[in-house]
Amino acid sequence: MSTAAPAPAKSISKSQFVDSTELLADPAALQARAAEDGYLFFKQRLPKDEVLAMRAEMLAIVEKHGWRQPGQDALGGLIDYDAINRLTEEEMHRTDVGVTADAYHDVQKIERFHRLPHHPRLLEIYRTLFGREVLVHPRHIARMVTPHTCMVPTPPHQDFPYIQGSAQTWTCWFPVGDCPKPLGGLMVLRGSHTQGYLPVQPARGAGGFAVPLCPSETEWMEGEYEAGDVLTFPSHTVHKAARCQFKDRIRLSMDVRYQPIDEVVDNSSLNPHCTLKWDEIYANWQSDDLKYYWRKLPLKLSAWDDGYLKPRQRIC
Ligand SMILES: O=C(O)CCC(=O)C(=O)O
Ligand SMILES: [Fe+2]
Repeated sequence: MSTAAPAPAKSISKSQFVDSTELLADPAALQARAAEDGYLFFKQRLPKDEVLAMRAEMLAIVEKHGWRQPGQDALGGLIDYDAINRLTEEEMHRTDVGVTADAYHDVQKIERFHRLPHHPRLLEIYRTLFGREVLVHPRHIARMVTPHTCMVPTPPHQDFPYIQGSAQTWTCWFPVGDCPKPLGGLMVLRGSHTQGYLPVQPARGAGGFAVPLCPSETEWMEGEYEAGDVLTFPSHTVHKAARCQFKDRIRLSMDVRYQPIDEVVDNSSLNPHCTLKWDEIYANWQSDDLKYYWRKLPLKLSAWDDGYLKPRQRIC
């Protein structure tokens, strides 16, 4: 007599990211894994010291604004809960990144913040993946997830409606410092990119919209990130942030976008992710080589479509 147990009901499963570093030597295999999983993870892709130098600069800004606990070294991410919570929700919501507009502008002015995304170790990923020259979008985002009571984890979403242009635009997300799971790192829904654009509904958290999930969509991938690790995925992959479980720590990360240079790009991807102008961002830079670099490139612009962020029902 068969003793086979009935199939268990599908439950949320969380698996560890698979490290794709060795596939960088085999473009076809890398492309096949990207097509299958809808994400790639690379352990220790960026030099740790460069990521930590970025962290020190971001934390110095947090300290300047009075939200950092005293008595830590330059890399300590302990936050003064009461100080950050003296900010109003309105002050916080102007940026959507976890700090006020003033502090975010300070971060956007950091030269290293705009140089790190051009690191040869990152460009190698996208040259291998695309088999073509790469456009680095100049619009980089810093996430400074503080324990302000208005902060909620980034809900499940695709980046495409926010970035548009080519669906072959890839997001590169990396923590600026170690990011163990309880600190609230980014997670991806494996294989979700194959569905193309998915409808959205208004939601709390970065972006303001979420993809409603279907009951079968349970295969979340996650990682115990260390400084230097990198996650990347195309703009139809559904992803979300895990909840930060600490009331006294900041989660620092960057998100950056790459695409084949001969694909279309929306003009918004060529503007800063804040109200500053490029000239204001560049004011104190030491080098000129990365100023307006995209203006020398033969880019093809696409038209923005508001329809992608119009709330619609999702049929599962
Ligand atoms: O860091 C986060 O919470 C959100 C990041 C994200 O959605 C992205 O990098 O596209
Ligand atoms: Fe995103």
